[in-house]
Amino acid sequence: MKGAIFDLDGVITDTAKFHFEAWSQLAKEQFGLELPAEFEAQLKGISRTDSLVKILEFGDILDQYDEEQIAQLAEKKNGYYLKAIDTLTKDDILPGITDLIAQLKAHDVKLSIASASKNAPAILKKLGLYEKFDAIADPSKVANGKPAPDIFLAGAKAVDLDPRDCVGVEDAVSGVAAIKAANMTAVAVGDPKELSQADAVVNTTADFSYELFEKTWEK
Ligand code: B16
Ligand code: MG
Repeated sequence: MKGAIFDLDGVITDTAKFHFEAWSQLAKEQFGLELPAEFEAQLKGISRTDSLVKILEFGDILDQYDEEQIAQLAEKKNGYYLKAIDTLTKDDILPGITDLIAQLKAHDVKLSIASASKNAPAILKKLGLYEKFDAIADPSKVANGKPAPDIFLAGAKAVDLDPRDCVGVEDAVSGVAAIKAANMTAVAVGDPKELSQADAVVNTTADFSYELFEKTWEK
């Protein structure tokens, strides 16, 4: 294993609740819609625009908005979201992640980020982790979102590695599918039944370790 390519939300920090709060605020204000709690999970790993399209479809109002209006609404949501994540600090790093990064770096494993979030650099800076990563793949430069492999391939390319020498790390089903489509080893955190496509699944990020990554990659 020469590289570890990380998803951000749900793996390094838990921003899903902030995304959901921001979407809920927008949906209520703009469309008078109340988003059901299940929506939080459904929006994981999905791009900003695709998330909004899902919400408009849920309200059966997608046909009332053109591309420009959708872009403006997505921008508005991002304003609410940025306000919410302004409070992030290193205390919001998920358990075990700081230690995992240190272990991987001690073994000369290159680290890169493959997140759907355009806010990834800002979030990593808030967490004090920005300098630890060798690269952050830019989601606005890839053609297809997860489950397509594009962002993980860009993550490996950004550190000059063959995807087969990399482990991808995810919490979402679509993200695990993206890792496997990129020909990488997939290590996931969450429900083993849901994430059955992964090569290894742990219950909590605290169970991640260099040894687990290396062993899973060797298999
Ligand atoms: P932004 P990940 C994803 O992050 C989130 O899970 C998803 O809910 C969000 O819509 C997406 O980033 C885009 O985020 O609006 O900040 O560009 O899990 O791929 O790290
Ligand atoms: Mg995620």
